[in-house]
Amino acid sequence: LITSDDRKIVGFTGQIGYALVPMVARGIMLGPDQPVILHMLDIPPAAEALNGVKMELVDAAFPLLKGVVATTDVVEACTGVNVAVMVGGFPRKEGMERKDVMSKNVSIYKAQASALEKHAAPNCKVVVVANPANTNALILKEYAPSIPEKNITCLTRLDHNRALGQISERLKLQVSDVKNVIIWGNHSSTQYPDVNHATVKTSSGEKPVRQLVADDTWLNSEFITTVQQRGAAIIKARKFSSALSAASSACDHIRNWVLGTPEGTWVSMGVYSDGSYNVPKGLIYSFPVTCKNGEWSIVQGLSIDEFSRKKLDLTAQELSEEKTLAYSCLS
Ligand code: NAX
Repeated sequence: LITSDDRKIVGFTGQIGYALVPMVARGIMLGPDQPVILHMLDIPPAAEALNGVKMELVDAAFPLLKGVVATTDVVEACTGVNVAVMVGGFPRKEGMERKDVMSKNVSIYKAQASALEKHAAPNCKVVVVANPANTNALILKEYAPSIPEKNITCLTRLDHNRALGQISERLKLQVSDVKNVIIWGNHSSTQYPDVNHATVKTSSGEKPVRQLVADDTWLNSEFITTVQQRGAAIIKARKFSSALSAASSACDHIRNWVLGTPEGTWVSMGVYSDGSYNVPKGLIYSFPVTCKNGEWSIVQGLSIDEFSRKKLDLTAQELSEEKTLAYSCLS
């Protein structure tokens, strides 16, 4: 899939954008042999800061970086991009209702949808990071009907990586030895981090996480809430929301999508539901996926117990409500 052409990435500045651009320019997103051109978009009040980021990118002399476009013009930003990382959004401010935040953000994504549809490269891959990530991605899909629905996704890889991190901390093992956790549903506190199929590499082969942790009470309560609430815990500690882990996870999301997932390993991605696992169609919902030849597929046939079923349905219910709210904001 990777060609000798330079790949173009569109993103925004801001906390995550600032952490993301050096990772992309270092080859962490698309591999160490893939040259990139970065397109960075922000709003006019941020134009000077954006230019400062461009200056820093020049100063860092990244060998893979073949060009930087820093712009406040959405058409210029979207023109010819192969990968779009959508990190721009309107933050929740004091006194704002959930509906107000939703209204601001879905309007942004409606506008970005038409620019991407008209000007991005054919087969552009899109990952929406900005919140509400699943619903912003859904709006983008609805308002960019000519972009194949398989090309529009949202980021739940950070939640997936957080779940891997919690298991490795608990077992005092390398995080790279843990695999196949699943994040189901919304990138919100109703998401369901599921370890029922997760395994750990040990000296005597792969073992189920449930067997090694041997504490179902922890796995069914504290583990789940820790992953669900991790974003809030980071804000409390850092006074800012997650940025380096979000940027790194966005690189993981695109890298696996483009270059594939290792044999026997799946990852979590927010994708357009086809009704798998009885999740309603027409939602952008996080599923376990494998990727090959630049395409993701939902892992099929995993057993879902009663505890999990309730959690899958609860987060689907929240996404249906968000969808209704988003449409009411746009009408
Ligand atoms: P920042 O507020 O630091 O950056 C947002 C950037 O978007 C700013 O530079 C702002 O000027 C720009 N922007 C605002 N409106 C725009 C528009 N119409 N067009 C272009 N740019 C626009 O937020 P940051 O901490 O970087 O977070 C970005 C988004 O990611 C937020 O919505 C945040 O909630 C979301 N997150 C999503 C995560 C995920 O896993 N999916 C995790 C981290 C993060 O919370």
